[in-house]
Amino acid sequence: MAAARDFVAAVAELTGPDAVVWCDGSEAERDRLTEELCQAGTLIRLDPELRPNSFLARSDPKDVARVESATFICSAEESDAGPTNNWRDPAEMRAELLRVFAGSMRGRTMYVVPFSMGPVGGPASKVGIEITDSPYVVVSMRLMTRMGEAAMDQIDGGAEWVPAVHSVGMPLVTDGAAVLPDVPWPCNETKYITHFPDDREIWSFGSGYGGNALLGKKCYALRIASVLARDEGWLAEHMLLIRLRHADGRQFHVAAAFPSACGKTNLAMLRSVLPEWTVTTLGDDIVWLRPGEDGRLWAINPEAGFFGVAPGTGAGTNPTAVDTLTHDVIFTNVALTDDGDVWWEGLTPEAPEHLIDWVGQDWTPEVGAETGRPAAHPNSRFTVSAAQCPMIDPDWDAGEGVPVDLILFGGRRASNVPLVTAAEDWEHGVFFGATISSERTAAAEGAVGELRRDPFAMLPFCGYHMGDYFGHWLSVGERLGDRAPRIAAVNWFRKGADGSFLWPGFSENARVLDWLLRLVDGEVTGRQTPLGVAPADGELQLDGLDLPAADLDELHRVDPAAWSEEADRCAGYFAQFGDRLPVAMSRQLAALRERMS
Ligand code: OXD
Ligand code: MN
Repeated sequence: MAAARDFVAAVAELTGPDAVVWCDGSEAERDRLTEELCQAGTLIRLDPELRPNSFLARSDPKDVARVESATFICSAEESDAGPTNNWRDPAEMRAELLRVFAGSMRGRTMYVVPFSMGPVGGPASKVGIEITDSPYVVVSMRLMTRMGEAAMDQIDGGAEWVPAVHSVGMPLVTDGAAVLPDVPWPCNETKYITHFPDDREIWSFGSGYGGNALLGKKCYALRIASVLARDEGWLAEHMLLIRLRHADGRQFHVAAAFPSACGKTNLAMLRSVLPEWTVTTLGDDIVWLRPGEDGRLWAINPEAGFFGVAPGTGAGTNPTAVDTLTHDVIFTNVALTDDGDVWWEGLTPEAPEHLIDWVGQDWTPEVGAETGRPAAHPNSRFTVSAAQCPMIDPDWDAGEGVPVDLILFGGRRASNVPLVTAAEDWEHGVFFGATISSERTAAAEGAVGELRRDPFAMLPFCGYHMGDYFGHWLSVGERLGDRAPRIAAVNWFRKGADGSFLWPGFSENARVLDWLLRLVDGEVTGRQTPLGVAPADGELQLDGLDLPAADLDELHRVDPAAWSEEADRCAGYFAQFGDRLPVAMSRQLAALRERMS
């Protein structure tokens, strides 16, 4: 299609690279690029016996997470970005981008990366072209998306596509034509992660890290896709997706939204402690949900890989992830062992005696204890193809996706929020989603631990006004009617008075899913609480779990005074949405207050 080639030519003209390479997505291309990256010092090849075909990258220590402060929604009207997004006037932002991108690829190669979100040609799939001057991004996009010729064929065949332009923002030739040496992780102090929802375009400058740079993920599959979804009647969500098969043959699909780094990958790879349930993985971070012809809500995972947080991933917490990471992985900002393998906090109970840490310095457990410096950065990551996950569902690649039976919303809350509460109906469930709050983690900049509201776990990812987004959820529910999935809220992170977690989490979370799916199937009825429906006595299967009765009570305790305060905070939060807050949300809040009084 001429438009794609014209666009690429225009970006090349603006950014001035030495060469333009159209990526085909082949293994040969991957091998060539990883070799070049090793020579440039960006990648370190891990020991081929211990970790075949795998690499370690160390980022610039100032480029380690998504930068929400530099993330902009550039809709024509400020009010359409809403109070939870940073907005910039599109014309002003375009002028600024023209300034920073001018010559930004000088001395580098510009790669043209056609990609499909969702199986190529699938009914719910969408395509795009990422232009980037980072070969690390190219090899990562090859893992995270269906990248290469087949996606380009879709574009050439007339499919609508999203242009996504990325530059690390460190040209190797100055304005005065002096040639500069490269560095292993080029980036720029100035960063812009910008989205033009009216034109469906993405421009990202200055960072090479994760969601800032792999533009198919947060930028396209959530921020731009949420706008497409609003306009086309579907939902683009920050959710994992799993299938649970019961020994009696019944099967269910569960989509679950949690804020970043709250154990989504662990739940996506749940190994059930209850032997009657077998879980398989469909996705760990993003789903696209569409009402199907049968009136149910169908889900696909638009991604092709996992970009998971490494620390905390170990044989005890997520053995499947550990088994997924045995070969063909790109690790970023984890520690290097003396035998050329990787390590991070939580991979094994004891740290090796000596490591090279994520900034490339010697590290020993003693140094770690003295300085408090972890060996791996808290937001260090693995990038790996979903296909090599031993628990991957045979249908994970199916174009039409799977029908969803249950939607979960969860946050990381030390107090107040019970282990599990099912919503009364869709509207009540939308209220659950709208009121998620969570303690901040390392996936984004900011003070770790501080409580922040994160509606639908979409706070940093919704490409339009959050109040309209709540309204869109309500309208999808109206369309689904009684075929809509059940909605529930969960909290694995409630703590007791002594500060320790009350619920063991991880594979034990299967007990909560078991109860919810039996509720969906009408096998149990639960009991009414002021917050919704909780397990009645004896309904939660707790055999084999050493959980004191007092802890179980505490896990489900609803403190009316504390919830009245939650309601006040929620009212304060909702106020910012003004008249774009759907009436249904005010009605739900009023009903909550009433039940608490
Ligand atoms: C992620 C995130 O990287 O949510 O998935 O930050
Ligand atoms: Mn995420």
